[in-house]
Amino acid sequence: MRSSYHNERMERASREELRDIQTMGLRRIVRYVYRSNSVYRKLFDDHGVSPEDIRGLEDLQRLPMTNKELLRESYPMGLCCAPRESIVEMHMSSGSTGTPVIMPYTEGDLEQWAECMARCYMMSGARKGDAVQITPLFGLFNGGFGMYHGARAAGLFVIPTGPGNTARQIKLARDLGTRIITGVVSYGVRLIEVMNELGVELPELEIGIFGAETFSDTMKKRISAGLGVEVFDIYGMTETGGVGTLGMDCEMHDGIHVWEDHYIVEVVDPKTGEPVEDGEPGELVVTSFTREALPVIRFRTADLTRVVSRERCDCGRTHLRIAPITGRLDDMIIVKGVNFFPKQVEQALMQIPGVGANYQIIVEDVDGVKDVRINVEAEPGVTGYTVEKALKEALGFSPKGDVFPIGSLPRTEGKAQRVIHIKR
Ligand code: DLL
Repeated sequence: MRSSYHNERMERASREELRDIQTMGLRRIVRYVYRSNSVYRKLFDDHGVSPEDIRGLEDLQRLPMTNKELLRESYPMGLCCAPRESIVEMHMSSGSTGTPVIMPYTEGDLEQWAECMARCYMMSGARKGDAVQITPLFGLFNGGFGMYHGARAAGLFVIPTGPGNTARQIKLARDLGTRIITGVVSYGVRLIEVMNELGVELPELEIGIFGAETFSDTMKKRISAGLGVEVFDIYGMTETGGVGTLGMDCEMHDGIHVWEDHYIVEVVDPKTGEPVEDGEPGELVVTSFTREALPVIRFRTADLTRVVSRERCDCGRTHLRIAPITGRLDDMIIVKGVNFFPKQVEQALMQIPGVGANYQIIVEDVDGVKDVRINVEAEPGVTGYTVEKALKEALGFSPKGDVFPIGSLPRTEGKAQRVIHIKR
């Protein structure tokens, strides 16, 4: 699909220019957070580093790392660096445990978000005036609003459905000629299900922008075939300012372009925090240097990825590419001495003919001994044995596989809960 640019000059800036922008941005942001927020100031002081020590990117590693814990402890607005009167919006991630994280936005932050997200739309092949159906939730979750702000900046025709009422959603897409659909991955699956039940197709739909959840290649293929779209993998998180802020894959589908004129990313060894070589897997660490209300400094995302390339991409963009997210560090499952991520289970399941796209990974902990069961929906004829065999090949051990009729596992409107921990 032919894509275009939202900000061609910046998206194709030379590596030298990006480096200069990052250098200036880093120097500025460390001074700014130190001056305007006491939590940041204490963090720097305790770490024995002052903003004046940071002269260039080579000094990045002298800065302390931050994490979700720090953001949680600072609930609700303890890390906010901008005056209260300048805050115009907020979003929040609840996560699975405890206190949520609040991300406040200034007017400037909304523009920054819209810019990043608009680049993603244009990169996917959007054209001005295209109808875009935004199915993530509009609310505290950043998905709906972020895709909205970006679509406005890209000059698209917004159909702000949010999730749910899927039959009406499909009717609207037919009646209004929706060309771009956006959503969390599991909602893409839900749309396909209901389209099949209704026996309808959406011939004008061409682009599917999905993310927010584990997204295996086999799931991408299924969504692409089921909706008849080119699928794009969009990335972002509450802490960096929401969906699209960290980028998306382009038409080459060879990694996610991270918007480096706004973010500095490092990939580090999760155990030591030391940077790993390009190509090596590790935890993504992000510094957001253009945000005003709550810029993050060396934020440990807990997301695992690797640098794919820093070379100019065949699409023309120069911004570095990272691999699709393997999983979150806290999602890694260790059973019987074998480590694996939900994505590996998904990848294996989706290869089995007749297996549906809904599954659950049940991790049972009986007196400290863990065992795993996989619940999966499938057409009649697929047996637990088939599932167990496929998982054995993929994971090196064989969790028990339970097969359910299509449509019988629970559905959610937001992110699907794929992993369920049970303690006995
Ligand atoms: O999920 C932002 C988003 C909304 C992205 C809609 C894409 C589409 P949070 O709720 O803060 O924000 O969750 C962020 O979700 O750290 C990853 O672990 C995961 N995640 C986000 N995008 C992807 C993706 C939104 N493309 C957390 N692939 C992140 C895999 C993803 N995981």
